[in-house]
Amino acid sequence: MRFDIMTLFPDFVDHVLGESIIGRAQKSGAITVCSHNIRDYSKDKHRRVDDTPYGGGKGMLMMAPPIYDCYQAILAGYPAAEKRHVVYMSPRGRVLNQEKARELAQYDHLVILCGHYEGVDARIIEEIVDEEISIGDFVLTGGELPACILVDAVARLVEGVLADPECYEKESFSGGLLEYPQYTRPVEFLGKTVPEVLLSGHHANIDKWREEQSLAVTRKLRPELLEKQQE
Ligand code: 4GX
Repeated sequence: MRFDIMTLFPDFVDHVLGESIIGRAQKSGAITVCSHNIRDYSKDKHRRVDDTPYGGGKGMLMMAPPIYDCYQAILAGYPAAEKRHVVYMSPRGRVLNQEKARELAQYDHLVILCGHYEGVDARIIEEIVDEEISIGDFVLTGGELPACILVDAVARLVEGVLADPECYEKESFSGGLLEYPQYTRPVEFLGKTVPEVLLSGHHANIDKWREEQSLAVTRKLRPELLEKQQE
């Protein structure tokens, strides 16, 4: 799967996605992540990419032409038949969840636009964006962190990215419940010992205990997830 990220801060994105599991997945070729500096497509001699909004108002907007030219450069060389989706990271969008991540993982090619300032010229959204996605109901200074979060959530669902594909099935949200508590060595820590059942080697009992714990943890921390499950 391929990810192209249009941004004013390509080094930031490359750095975040160059580490750990996503970095390794790029090296192994399971995914390709390419960031593009929108400023490289400015026709202005000062390389400007923003301007004041028509009609007045606070702040600056990202201009449409450099973003459009950046997008066209990304598309050059890709077949029109490819399963492609263009996302704008924005607090106006639907909030990202595991179901949306699974849906996006079905595309061959995700193109992600990161906005800054007060956002982008509305015509660029009309012209190239398929979907606006938010990572939560709060406002950040730019779309780069949201884009990295989206790539991380989607990429880990792509075949060959996680060492053990069973990992993503059993984790929180995949079954609509939170994960049960887990323990590793030492068996005693600050006077607290690992629950007896986990040391028993009795797998049926362990599975039963974990199911009960998942339910109890979800009821305590995120009761709204249980209501959602019943819908
Ligand atoms: N989930 N930001 C976008 C620019 C902007 C401002 C106003 C549209 C309207 C965000 C989020 C987020 C900061 C990215 C503002 N775009 N992105 N940027 N929450 O806060 O995705």
